Amino acid sequence: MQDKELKEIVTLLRQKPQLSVLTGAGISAESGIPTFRGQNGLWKQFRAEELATPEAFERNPKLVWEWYDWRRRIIAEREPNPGHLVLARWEREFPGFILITQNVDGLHRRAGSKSILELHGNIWQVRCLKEGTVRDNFESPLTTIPPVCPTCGSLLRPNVVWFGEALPRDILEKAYAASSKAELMFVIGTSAYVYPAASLPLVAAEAGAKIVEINPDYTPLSASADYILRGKAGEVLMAIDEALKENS
Ligand code: BV8
Repeated sequence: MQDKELKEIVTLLRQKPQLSVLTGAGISAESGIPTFRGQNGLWKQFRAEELATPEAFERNPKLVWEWYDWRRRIIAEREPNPGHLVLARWEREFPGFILITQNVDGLHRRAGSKSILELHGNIWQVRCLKEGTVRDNFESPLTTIPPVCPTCGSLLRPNVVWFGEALPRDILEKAYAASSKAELMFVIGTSAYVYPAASLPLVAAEAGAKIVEINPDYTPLSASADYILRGKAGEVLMAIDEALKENS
């Protein structure tokens, strides 16, 4: 990250702007959690169509649950990294701060973030197919695959949003509202490939927000970003946070 960019971003942050952040799997990479489309990405071994769709679950709930159980076990052994921790601190320092995440791993919450919009649900929640009830379920590894509802015995599904499924309306509306009133939006660790999440930074930019992208790689969003910080989320966020604290 060049000094000039860092100075400009710190100056923007010092003005205590309406700050929103959109995160993707990349912010959890430094915690040791595989991303979806990276080198050893989660999708590499499997094809999304085989697993993260209602049809796949209908066809083979055991296979889909084995994939989620495997991911839950990886996440259960990992900790939030400095990137998650900086964002949890910024929530306390920036009035009106909103964290929008595509991640289902729950690491933002474990890092101390409270005001989180989980666009794609949460891998630590299960939903009864029959009753629709949502419960926390932290059992790892799962003792029964696929798990069943303790009250009615029906199949449980992960309480996440699969391809072809609508995002939770209230959460999506809040995410669009946060994006359209943001003065500054950080977009961290996402390939900007999945919609409607990927449209949020464009809504923010359209409404006049400055966009800061933090990602080692180029993405379809890069062309619309005002600042492109080519680096790892934890390292870049720590550098910005350090500079922010200097002679503050
Ligand atoms: C819907 C399940 C409509 C949970 C996931 C336009 C509008 C609306 C829909 C569509 C549209 N165009 C296409 C669609 C359909 C589809 C879609 O977007 N398809 C894609 C493939 C093109 N969208 C949907 O189906 C959505 N539903 O809109 O329905 C509707 C409306 C009404 C009624 C019915 C239906 C649902 C989308 C949610 C799908 N579910 N996952 C789970 O198992 O996790 S998406 C999946 O991808 C994950 O949830 C993840 O959150 C998401 C995005 O991935 P990323 O987080 O970006 O991760 P990725 O690996 O791709 O990238 C990581 C990045 O990090 C990389 O850039 C890498 O460089 C970077 N990185 C790596 N290391 C670091 C780093 N960055 C920083 N630091 C590091 N250290």
